[in-house]
Amino acid sequence: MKVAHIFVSFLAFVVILGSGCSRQPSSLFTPQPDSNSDITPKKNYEDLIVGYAQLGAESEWRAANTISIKETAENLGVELRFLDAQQKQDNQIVAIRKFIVQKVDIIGVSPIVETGWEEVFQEAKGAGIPIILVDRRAAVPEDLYVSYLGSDFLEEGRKSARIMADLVNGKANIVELVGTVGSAPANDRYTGFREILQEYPEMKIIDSESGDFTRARGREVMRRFLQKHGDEITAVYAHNDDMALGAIEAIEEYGLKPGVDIKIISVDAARGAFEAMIAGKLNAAVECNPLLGPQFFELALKVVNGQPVPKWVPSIEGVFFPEDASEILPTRKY
Ligand code: GYE
Repeated sequence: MKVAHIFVSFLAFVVILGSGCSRQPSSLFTPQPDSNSDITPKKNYEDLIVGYAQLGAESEWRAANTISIKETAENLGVELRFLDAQQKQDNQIVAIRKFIVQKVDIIGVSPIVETGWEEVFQEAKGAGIPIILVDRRAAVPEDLYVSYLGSDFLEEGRKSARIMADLVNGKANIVELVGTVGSAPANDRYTGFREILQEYPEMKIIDSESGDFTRARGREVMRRFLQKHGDEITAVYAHNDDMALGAIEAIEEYGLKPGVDIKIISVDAARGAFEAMIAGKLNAAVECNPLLGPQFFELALKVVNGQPVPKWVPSIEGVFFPEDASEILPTRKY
């Protein structure tokens, strides 16, 4: 596990250096190089007070993510102050301000959308409290957060398009179920998918609408797509499993066979997606790993102790298909 983390961190460094960007965090949050690694760290997990502004409980992914954060804190003995913002950015901002007043050591936040964070992050910086972005990025200058821990959403979009191209032999009328409007995963999964589609002129996105990453909204939007386009639709690209599961229900109601008449790909690869693949109703699941708790607290402790951390710690992710789903499902942790 340790070796894997070190490898991931090293990889992240290589990616950052290779990209040629100057990504040095500045001022207050500049992690102090470890001049002597034998020096005992100033704090242990038991001394850490962490404020965590979770964005909500919209999906199976989020449920697994929250459990991972809470369980890891408990196992490590970290004092965690956790808030579920119920899908509202304002609630996340209020939570961050509360953590600042409480003088926590460090704040973790999964920004519901990319924009609108600068002011409150500036306040945290002014109070000397570092911020780690977990799962979703925020569009802020790099000196306003210490590190981003999460997936490469652009690559997830690209992978989805490549797999879709194989499934439909380069020809399809696709409808897209977009995640929460303005969120990093929705923005990047949208863009990455289109990037690859340029190579396939006969794969067309005939409709695209947000289902807000929930099953209920996925079902509702898919019903509308079917009313509008009927059996012209040959494929669904869902930005997460929950929306795909909602779409599967709508397709069945409409009298078509999900996975057969209409090919479906979703991102996350949570338990529900595996069950749908086993039932032959989902054609592929692109993995997005929610189990970020261990990496988050490891990063948090390093930052609080002034050790250097990468600006981006990417998660390692795969792709799953129905043929292997029954064998793999029992090994899945979410
Ligand atoms: O894919 C979706 C969730 O931010 C990566 O948010 C996360 C996304 C995940 O609601 O299911």
